[in-house]
Amino acid sequence: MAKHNWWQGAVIYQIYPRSFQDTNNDGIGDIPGIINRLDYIKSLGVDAIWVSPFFKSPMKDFGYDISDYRDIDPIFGNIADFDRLIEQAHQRNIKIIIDQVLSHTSDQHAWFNESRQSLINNKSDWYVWADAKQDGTAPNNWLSIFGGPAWHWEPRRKQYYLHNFLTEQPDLNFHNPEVRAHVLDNIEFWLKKGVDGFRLDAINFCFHDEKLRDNPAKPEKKREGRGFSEDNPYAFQYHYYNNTQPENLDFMKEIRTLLNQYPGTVSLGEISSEDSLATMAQYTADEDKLHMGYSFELLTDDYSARYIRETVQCLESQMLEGWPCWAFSNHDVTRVASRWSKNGVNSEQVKMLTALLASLRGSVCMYQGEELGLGEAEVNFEDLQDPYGITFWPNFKGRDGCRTPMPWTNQLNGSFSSNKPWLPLADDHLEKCISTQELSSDSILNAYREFLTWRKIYPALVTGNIEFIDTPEPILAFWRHTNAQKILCCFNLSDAVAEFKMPNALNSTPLSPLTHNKGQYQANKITLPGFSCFYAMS
Ligand code: TEU
Ligand code: CA
Repeated sequence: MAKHNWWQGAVIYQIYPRSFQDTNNDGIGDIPGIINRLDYIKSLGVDAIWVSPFFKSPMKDFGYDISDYRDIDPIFGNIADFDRLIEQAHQRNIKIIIDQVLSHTSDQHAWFNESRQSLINNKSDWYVWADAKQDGTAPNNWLSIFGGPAWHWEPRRKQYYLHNFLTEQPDLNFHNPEVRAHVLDNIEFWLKKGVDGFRLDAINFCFHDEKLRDNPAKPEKKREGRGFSEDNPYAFQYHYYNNTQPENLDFMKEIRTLLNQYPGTVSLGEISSEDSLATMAQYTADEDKLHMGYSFELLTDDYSARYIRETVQCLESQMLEGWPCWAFSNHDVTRVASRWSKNGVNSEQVKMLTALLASLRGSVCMYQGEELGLGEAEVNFEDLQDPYGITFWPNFKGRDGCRTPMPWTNQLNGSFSSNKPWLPLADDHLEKCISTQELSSDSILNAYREFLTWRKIYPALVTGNIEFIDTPEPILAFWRHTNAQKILCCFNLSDAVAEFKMPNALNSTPLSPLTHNKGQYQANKITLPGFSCFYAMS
């Protein structure tokens, strides 16, 4: 088999640094905390870590508002800490992917500070500025994802600036080649430091429609999806014009050209658009744009076998050279252990989901705490930090419930910090803490390790093609195959026993990735206990 790139079929562990491990006891996780836990990360069997932003930031969007792209925020440490993180991770053969938030900066960034002063200055065209309509209102109907119009008035220029997210996150003007050059320079700064790749935040938001056309209205039946809230009119529009402009694709080529100078580095684009699978296929086509697209499609509430099958097939049929990257959880959505369960977190279901995710064709991102089966934490309004949740409470409670600190032990604050953590730890998270799960052979944590270790032995599961078998609910079944190897993967997505008949006899013994929740095979029939898996080689 041809040698594949390290990132193809890799398991990428996402770290939200604020909530991972605090070392100086200010209640906020930091880079030295990640370094202290590298042996734990290694023990999981993951290939890489993706660290959410740790750059200098006023933290209005907890690091996704950057005021200096080349420095570490003092809350998280300093450049020497980051250098040590790279060195220590690489020593353990763990790759490092960092977040790059390119589409917008913080309003405290020096570029914006200059740009907003006057109509004529060196950076006057670095952001998206526009005059008011005759009646003084915003230039058009574009809306911010986090609520309200996407335009904010700047009295000094007597103009509006564009922000797709918070008012404190002004949008850079990528139509300006100077902006692109400086952004690429910032990326190169980190390449020179030796990072292995980038997760490119909201990468389809870089270019806006220069004609500033109004976004079209969305029919009522289409107003749904992640973070949808009846009182957020963002869901009532298509957003063709404030993101996903055709020029974006050329910019992806500029990024790829830069990465090609640093062999082995990878780009993972976060692309969320109306038709994200088709857009992802475009963004990763022809081997001259992004390497991988991060799919949002399994961050949904729907988890029927049919939905998963159709989603993966749809992407497979469109994506050519590009490589998919799947995830069930991240720092923006309700944790999968709660989102896809009907009656509270079920350990067998969580184990099965880890196996399922890591058996799909593509790379996978697993979010910190997913290996413990953590559910979404309840966060009271008084403790809420996420501005998105504060605006839309209680219809949408924001993203804090998936951002609470890691429970390392069941001691004070889960041994995350000896000081009051920035978000409280949930009691049921302490029950699922790492030190407790380490001790039990059938814990979610140990099943996670067991599965990821087992998976590495089978190249078909890492880089093979995927071919679905037409099975009825609640069973999802597919083959993964390379020229040399063919593996059957079956999952029961329900809590009740289910069975299905294979069209042809399997002439091999079942494989055993997990000590528990296993299916059985007899006379062409596969019987799957609730939330179990079945693997076999053909
Ligand atoms: O998210 C981009 C994005 O597409 C958001 O719409 C996301 O879906 C939203 O947070 C709803 O859950 C990225 C980051 O992942 C997010 O944390 C940032 O807040 C956002 O960019 C702005 O930088
Ligand atoms: Ca700290």
